[in-house]
Amino acid sequence: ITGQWKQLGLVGVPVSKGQKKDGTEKGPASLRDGGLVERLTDIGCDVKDYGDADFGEVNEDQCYDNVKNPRSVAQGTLKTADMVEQALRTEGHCLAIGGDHSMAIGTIMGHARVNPDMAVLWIDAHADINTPLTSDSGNIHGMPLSFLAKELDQYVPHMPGGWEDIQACISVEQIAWIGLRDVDPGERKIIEKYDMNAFSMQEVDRYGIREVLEKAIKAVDPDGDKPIHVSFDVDAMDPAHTPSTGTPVSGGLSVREMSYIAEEVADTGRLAMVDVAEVNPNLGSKQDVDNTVKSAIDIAARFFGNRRQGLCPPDYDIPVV
Ligand code: NNH
Ligand code: MN
Ligand code: MN
Repeated sequence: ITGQWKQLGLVGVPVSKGQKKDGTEKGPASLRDGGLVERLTDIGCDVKDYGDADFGEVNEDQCYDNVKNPRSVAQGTLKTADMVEQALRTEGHCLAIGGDHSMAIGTIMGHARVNPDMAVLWIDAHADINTPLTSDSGNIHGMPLSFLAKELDQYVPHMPGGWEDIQACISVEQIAWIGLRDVDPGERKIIEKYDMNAFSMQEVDRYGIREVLEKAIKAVDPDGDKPIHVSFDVDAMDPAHTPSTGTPVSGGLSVREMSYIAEEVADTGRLAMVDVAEVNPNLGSKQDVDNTVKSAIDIAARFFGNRRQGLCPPDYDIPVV
């Protein structure tokens, strides 16, 4: 068994306050309406939909320094963490659909309660490790890893409104990026200072996706025995495939490269959880939105067992005439 026929919890994370463009709160609905559950069921997953985490309005959510909407994000994050924890404990595997990438503070927090030694593959054009003080935008979706990495605690201010209950739960060594091509100066400094495992599109061009993925997995899971958390920002892929996203960057991963990542990670047998972040159905034409939703669903299905070589259920018999 290579990742298919899995029991899978689905958690929607309708957050958009981690950045400034409305629409990512509709990401979970657009993926469900696009047939996500049917696709997963078709390849043999036993999907239990836990519904959406509640990101209900917080009034009076003043900036903390330059950080936008800190209370809204924190409160939804805590709910997300609880739902993910429950889904993982009950189903063993979880797919979280966002939502902007601030969703991953909650998904990784929840996952860490179950598998504190997880390996994190962060597949993104962006490094998302700005601290509130290195960030130019003040958007929390560019900061999730700075809140999650224990080593960075000294750089992250203690914010009000729920952040008291959000603690760093992984180490910088547990994180590897693939797909980077838009990294801010402070993020680059952090990557270098902590000698982190960052594979940009330059490495993809130099070594090819096969070697990059092998190096990335070896870096975060040297003995091949860790549960894997994939945090997939759809802007990792080229905007040709995922145009409806808030911060597209040209020169991204192809469908083939992304499919390869998903198939190989599924083949490890250790995939525990996947996030799909930054689908924004408000952006672009109807065609753009359809393409983005389709790409996201295709890749999610590949992570959970759909493969380009084809699938056949274990009880399939060739019909005899
Ligand atoms: N690095 C920028 C910031 O911190 C952009 C982040 N945008 C993302 N991240 N989509 O994946 O605001
Ligand atoms: Mn991201
Ligand atoms: Mn991104």
